[in-house]
Amino acid sequence: MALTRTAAGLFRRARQVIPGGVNSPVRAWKAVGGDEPFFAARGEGAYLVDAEGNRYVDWVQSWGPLVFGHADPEVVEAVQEAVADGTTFGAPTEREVELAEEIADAVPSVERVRLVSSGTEAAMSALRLARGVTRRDRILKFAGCYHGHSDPLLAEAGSGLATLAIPSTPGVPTGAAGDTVVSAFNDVDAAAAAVERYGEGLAAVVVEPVAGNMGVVPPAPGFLHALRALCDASGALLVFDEVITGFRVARGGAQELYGIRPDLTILGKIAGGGLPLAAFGGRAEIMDELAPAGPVYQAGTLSGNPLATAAALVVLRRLRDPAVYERLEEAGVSLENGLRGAAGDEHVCVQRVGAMATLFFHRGPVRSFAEASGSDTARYGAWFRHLLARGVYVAPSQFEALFPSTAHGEAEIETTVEAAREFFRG
Ligand code: KE4
Repeated sequence: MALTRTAAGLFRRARQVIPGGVNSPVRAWKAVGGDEPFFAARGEGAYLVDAEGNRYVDWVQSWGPLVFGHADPEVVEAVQEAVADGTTFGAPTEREVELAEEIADAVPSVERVRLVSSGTEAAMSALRLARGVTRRDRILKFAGCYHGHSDPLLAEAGSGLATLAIPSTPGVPTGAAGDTVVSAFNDVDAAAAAVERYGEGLAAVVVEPVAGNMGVVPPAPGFLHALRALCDASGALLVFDEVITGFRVARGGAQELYGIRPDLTILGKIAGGGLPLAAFGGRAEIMDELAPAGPVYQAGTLSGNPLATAAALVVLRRLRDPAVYERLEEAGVSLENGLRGAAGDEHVCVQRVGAMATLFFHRGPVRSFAEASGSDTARYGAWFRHLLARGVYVAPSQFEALFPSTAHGEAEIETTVEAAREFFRG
């Protein structure tokens, strides 16, 4: 094979023209000490095939959008049909209305929806809307939760539990992060203290209702209800970032699973059917403050793209079948039990909600980013490389998740568990 077709050759070429050789940092595998990542060539259900022809059981599934696996035939057909009519119009289309109706039907708190092109754009826009509606500036977020890379949300905790944030990356102006307060996930007292201290000016509390970006960390009993109560008391809006959990942990997302109604919901990944489409939605009285209905500006050339709405509609309509979630839960349980059994006496913990799970190299339980940060990330990296060598691709970072799809069956789970068992027996 020509060198330029190997991962090493492709990565070398890529770094000549793309920063770090990738278009999203986690793909470079730096967190697992990989010297170079594979380059994907195609997907087939539960499997990913790289440019060298190696085939892997794929638990990353493009970080969550592919609830029916790669190249689902119905999705492929829907996109092929749509593209024959054109790729983008910059004008309203019926499918955007149908998709908004489908999302409003599925997600309990959503009456109106705005479609955008990425989770980052959805989160950024939802928070601008919250600030516009409340005429307040402050945002409370939680350490370890990720809501895309817009300036106000690339903020990390300063010292102490509930302090004004500092930029987490160069390029974010101090002022942009300065209205963001960061508290500890699952810590009700810290959240209450933050609201007590900053409540007057608090526009929104934004949270991943089940954290997926510090590894899978479920909400502690009562945590989400406490956030709902704190928002009701302070006048801040409760914003659920369901980019991962939406349509994954239940058709109505975590808000259906835990019985909480946020004021705004951010959606992406599955909601976009595996194409560049995300959304945010909420009650009409809030959403109708958005231009052109209201004064809060938000826009997008490719918003509601006709190829993405075609894929999304096929996926979301199939998710009306409860049997899909029974299948996802079965796969999740089987994977969780298999991995836990494979680990034997090693101090690891497997945390799962529905079809999202993480194996932490940590005694557990992992309830916050501080605890997640105590994981043995070097040993996670060794586990990643061991599985990869045996044809199993898990997240190239301890702080991500495994995403079973309906395409993952017992064969894929057994292959994965056997490879894991071999590692832990090592
Ligand atoms: P995007 O802008 O990447 O579409 O979505 C941002 C986002 C927002 N909210 C949550 C809860 C998310 O998980 C994400 C994106 N997730 C990451 C990985 N967990 C995407 C992978 C990547 O950054 O390459």
